[in-house]
Amino acid sequence: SSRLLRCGASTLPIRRSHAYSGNPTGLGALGSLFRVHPSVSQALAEHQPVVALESTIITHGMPFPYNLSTAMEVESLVRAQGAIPATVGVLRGRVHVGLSSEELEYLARSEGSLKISRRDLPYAISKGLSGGTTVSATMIAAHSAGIPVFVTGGIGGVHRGGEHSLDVSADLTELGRTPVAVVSAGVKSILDIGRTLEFLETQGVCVATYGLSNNFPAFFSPQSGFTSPYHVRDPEEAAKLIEGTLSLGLQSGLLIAVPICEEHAAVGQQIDDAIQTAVAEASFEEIRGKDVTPFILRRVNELTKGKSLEANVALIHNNAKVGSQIACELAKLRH
Ligand code: PSU
Ligand code: MN
Repeated sequence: SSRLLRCGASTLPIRRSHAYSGNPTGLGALGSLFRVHPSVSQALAEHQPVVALESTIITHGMPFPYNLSTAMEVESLVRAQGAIPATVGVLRGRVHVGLSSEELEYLARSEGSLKISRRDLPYAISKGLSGGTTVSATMIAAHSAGIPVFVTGGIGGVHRGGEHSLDVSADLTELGRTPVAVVSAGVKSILDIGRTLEFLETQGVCVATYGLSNNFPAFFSPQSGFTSPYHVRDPEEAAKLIEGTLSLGLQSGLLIAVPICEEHAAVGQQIDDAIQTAVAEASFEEIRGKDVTPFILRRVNELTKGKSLEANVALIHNNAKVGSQIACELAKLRH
């Protein structure tokens, strides 16, 4: 079946597999609020591989100018693998799927921009605001545009102490309700990794580690010590797993966890110490809600004097490469 998505003055037919019928995101009435970049709509119309990318990492995850250079590098790495990048962000109340370089730079430089998850989308749109989309909001946009593969650095999860605070990222419930495959380096150890995996199981999210290990990666470190339910050896196996989820019409997403390369695995103890300090500071300063993750990321970057940022950039590059290869294999399967 195909669905019509309004893009500026033109109305674009977006091909969807049967798994995309219906409107699980509930944003159908806001269809005209989506802006799909011509390079993305053309690639989708031609069944070329497309990779969605988030933008909270740009607005709240890294300091300027590293955020901008990383975002541009990631887009070119996606292109080098033969896929089309579609960075998602909200600009003046419109959800953009694919950004021009001017739009990317605008988001990277803007200081007061919003951090937009599913919860924040309606407000941002109704007020005509701009901001970076988190994993949850990016999944919504990717799914609405018909993009099944999305690459990021790390996803949100159950925060440490989440059994009391109930601070559980909306990324996890989104993975339970939106059929998009998220390629990430696992979950940062600023979070409670064990409870995050439990919550993903409850949400029905298929979690697979990329490569030969059955160990779920912990972002800066290739192994968290927690067992990953499954592993996929290569892009083709990953693509088959994604296609299976979409063909079954499950409406839930997948998490493909790509371990950081050993050579870039950040000096473990130093990062761990920084995380302990940052988590304690967040609690002492009574940082709450959506501010917690950006606060901790910024403090860990500061405390490690940029070492964590360096590792962060390296693993995002790797994720972009692997995720694009998966998107290419998925496009082949669908031909
Ligand atoms: N984890 C990171 N870097 C990030 C984020 C998480 O290592 O930039 C961002 C992502 O956009 C993710 C969001 O979707 O933070 C989760 O925020 P919260 O914990 O408030 O749900
Ligand atoms: Mn939270």
